[in-house]
Amino acid sequence: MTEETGTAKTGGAALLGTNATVASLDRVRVDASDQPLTTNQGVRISDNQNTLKAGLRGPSLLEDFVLREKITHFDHERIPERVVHARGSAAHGYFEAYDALTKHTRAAPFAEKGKITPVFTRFSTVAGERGSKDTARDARGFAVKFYTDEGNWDLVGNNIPVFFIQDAMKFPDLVHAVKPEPHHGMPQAASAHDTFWDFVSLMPESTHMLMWVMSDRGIPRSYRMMQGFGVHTFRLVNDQGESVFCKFHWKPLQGTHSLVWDEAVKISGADPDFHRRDLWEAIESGEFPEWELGLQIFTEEQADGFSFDVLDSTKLIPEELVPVTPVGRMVLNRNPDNFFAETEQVAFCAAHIIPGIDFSNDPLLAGRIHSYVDTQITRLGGPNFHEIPINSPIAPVQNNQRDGLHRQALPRGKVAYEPNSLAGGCPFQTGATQAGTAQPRTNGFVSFPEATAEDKVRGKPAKFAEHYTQATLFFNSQSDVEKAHIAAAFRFELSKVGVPAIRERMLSSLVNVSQELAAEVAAGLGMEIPDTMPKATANPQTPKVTVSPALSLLALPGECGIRTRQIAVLVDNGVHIDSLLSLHDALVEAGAVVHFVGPRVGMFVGDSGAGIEANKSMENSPGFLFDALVLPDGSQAVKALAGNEHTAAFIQDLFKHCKTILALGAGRELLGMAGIGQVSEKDEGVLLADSTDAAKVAPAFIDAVAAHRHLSRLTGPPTK
Ligand code: HDD
Repeated sequence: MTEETGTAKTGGAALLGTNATVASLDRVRVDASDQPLTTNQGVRISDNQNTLKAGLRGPSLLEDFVLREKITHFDHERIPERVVHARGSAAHGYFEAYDALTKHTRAAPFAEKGKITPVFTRFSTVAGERGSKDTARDARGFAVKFYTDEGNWDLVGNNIPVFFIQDAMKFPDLVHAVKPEPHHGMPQAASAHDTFWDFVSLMPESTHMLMWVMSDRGIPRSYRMMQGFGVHTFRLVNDQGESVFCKFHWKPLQGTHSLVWDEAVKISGADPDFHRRDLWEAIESGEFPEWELGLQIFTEEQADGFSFDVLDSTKLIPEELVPVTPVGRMVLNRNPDNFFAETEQVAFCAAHIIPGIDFSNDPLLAGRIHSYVDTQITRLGGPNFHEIPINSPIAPVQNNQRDGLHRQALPRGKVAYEPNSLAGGCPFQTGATQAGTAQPRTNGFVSFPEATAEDKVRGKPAKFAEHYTQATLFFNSQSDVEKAHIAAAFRFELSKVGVPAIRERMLSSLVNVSQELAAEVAAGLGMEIPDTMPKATANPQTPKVTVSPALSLLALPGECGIRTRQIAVLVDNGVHIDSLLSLHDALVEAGAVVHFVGPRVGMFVGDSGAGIEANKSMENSPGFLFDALVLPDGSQAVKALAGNEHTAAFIQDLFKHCKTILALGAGRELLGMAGIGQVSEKDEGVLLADSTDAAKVAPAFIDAVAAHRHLSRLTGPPTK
């Protein structure tokens, strides 16, 4: 790190080892090794086991300040959870600019090629409470805090490029509708209930976002395997004060991958921390997740020509209209030291922008500019939350704001106002420069001087009234399997709705998206297709783009092969060890994480007399937690596994969730036992080999696992 700015100017590779720790955090990272236990006043504690009492069997004494301090602090350990996005996980890392982007923006992270900016990134679900499951069907938050040398910039986005509503006025209604119903507090972390579907079926503007949330985007495989989007149109402003519009896109190097619904439901029971664990373990093992930042840059004139309004957050800009230009990459390379101090206390804010970035007039964004600071005052207990180390910028902070709860700074001198002469006029404002003239970097933030001259009104522009074209664009851009998953998700969610009129209203809205989709969902609910919901616009503008392949998850398979993929290898006494070890080495070499899974954990004796240790058991780690499976050779082991109560379900879940299975030698008997004796020839995800060929089959197995899933296999095991 350079002394003056706290940001490193070296290449990203240099940071992989040292990581881009924020200077303010270094000050507070404490280590208790070799330290005595003390009170908060620094008094050493002699006995941390017993209350002070009048006699061994006597009453406890009020003067026991050691006990009282400990209990009092404990009583106040919890802070309010985030009103939305309460459940999440985060990591440190850095952003590296590919090139100077000064033509379009003076924003510090894009100032020069190779520039490194530290970041802290938090991923989250939206609806669930702090302790809720990770794999709920929901949008995911994707919030990045850039600690730039010109102040903190927060890009607070989601894994979906559009939003449910167009105007912040409706945000509390949306959130009240999706949260647990107020009379009985159910359901937790789920949109499949009356109030959510009541609301959205009455708000046709939510239809496009519903398509995304009901798609496999709503159940990602990993936080590391999601795209991220800034959602709103923002402005970039260069040092001449010239502005273009832009949308922000994060593209994961790991590819975009999702769970299937049955898997998501089962995982939520077996490992509610599935995504948290995945992110943590990948970073701990040195597999640092990486995203490329891309920008859609466009002018006001271009925007005027679109059939939709770029200020409407329920619309995206198809890449066919404005391509995504890669501008840099983000690498997350360090887990937080302390979940509460960092992940819980981090305060993102849509209003945190820096010179070179500005807002558009998106009315949803306007509400966000207010909401985030406001909510932190309750959540973090006052106006000084910017001083909490994870929130404090590396850029120097100087102003005349004073006091308030939990103030940390200790401003010296008697002046806390401006103008002043007693402090030489400091801290001084840096002055603004007029648009069209060069702005030196020392100049402060200048809002883009967009001209406005209209009546004050409550209302929406005409293009905001069209709600279905892009929902249709999304649906028509999906593969057949993705379409089937969308229909199944609507069917599931609406089947949980108790009021038939809500189901019918939602279906009548879906008719406007796609007859095919509406028919499929209606059939699944045992209903007729209802009349079409009337549209607000009789003659919407014809869209230029009607299919956009980039909207399918399959468009981004990733560049990481099987790195970090979790592969289960079943073991028991008598297992053919040599074949498993050679396969193990090939898989580890390819970056996979291999787990030997037994009927119990601990050592087993292989056919050669050598031992093999199971680090997981079928009981503590069911099959659906893994990405692929190896069934071992060794007749004694196969017989024992066949007799275990967990084995059939273990194999069936992997098969049902379209994952790759390799059976070595006698291991194929286990497939038969699980009802998978007959496999379609088209299914490239079930491989059979003799154990002597284990090393030879490894490349084919690796390719099959890298395909993530074999979605042609849409059903469970064929019934016997
Ligand atoms: Fe929001 C949190 C993303 C609309 C009000 N929001 C929050 C977080 C993310 C988003 C990722 C969690 C940040 C973290 O990890 O701490 N929100 C979005 C996106 C939106 C959006 C992508 C639409 C494009 N949000 C939105 C609106 C409002 C809010 C319209 C209010 C008018 N959001 C909040 C909040 C939260 C929040 C209440 C809760 C906790 C927090 O801010 O820090 O202020």
